[in-house]
Amino acid sequence: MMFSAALLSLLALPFAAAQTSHAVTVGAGGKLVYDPTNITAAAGDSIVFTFAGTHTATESTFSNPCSPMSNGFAGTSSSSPFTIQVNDTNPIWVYCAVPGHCSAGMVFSVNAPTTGTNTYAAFKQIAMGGSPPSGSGSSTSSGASPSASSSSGSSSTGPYGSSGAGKVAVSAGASLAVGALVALVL
Ligand SMILES: [Cu+2]
Repeated sequence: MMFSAALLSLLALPFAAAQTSHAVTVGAGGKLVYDPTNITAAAGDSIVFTFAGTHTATESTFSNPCSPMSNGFAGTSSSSPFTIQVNDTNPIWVYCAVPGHCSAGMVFSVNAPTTGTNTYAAFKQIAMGGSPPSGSGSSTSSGASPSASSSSGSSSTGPYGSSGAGKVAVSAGASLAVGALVALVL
């Protein structure tokens, strides 16, 4: 009896895991909002973004709310409805990449902690230009943002010690440039 019950629940697991579909309306009512703004989802759930206007659902990171995460998802109005699968219960951070929308607070999260520093409210605050709760100012962190420093082609950092520069490395581009410099020196 107990054995068969356990077996049953085991068999049911893969099916149960995929069952919850969370609907999110992007730009509901013509406003710069996701509705709802933050949801709790289980592993195996799906999230369906339906776009009510020209917006995106672009994955980002907590510390850089308005920059795309490398290898993150990006749904747009033209791909509506756009569905993502939730693979685990780690937070997922999302913003609208239409210029001006993220800084107006158009952000969304899945499984954001409800306490501590990395809440949805804190995420939104950073998106709107506030300071991260425990942030150290100048770090560009996580290599997630491909935006800045793409125009570093003709650098004039040559005369300054390249070993020192290597330790500063703020972006993939800069690291590559330093690497090339080192290669030249060798
Ligand atoms: Cu938008």
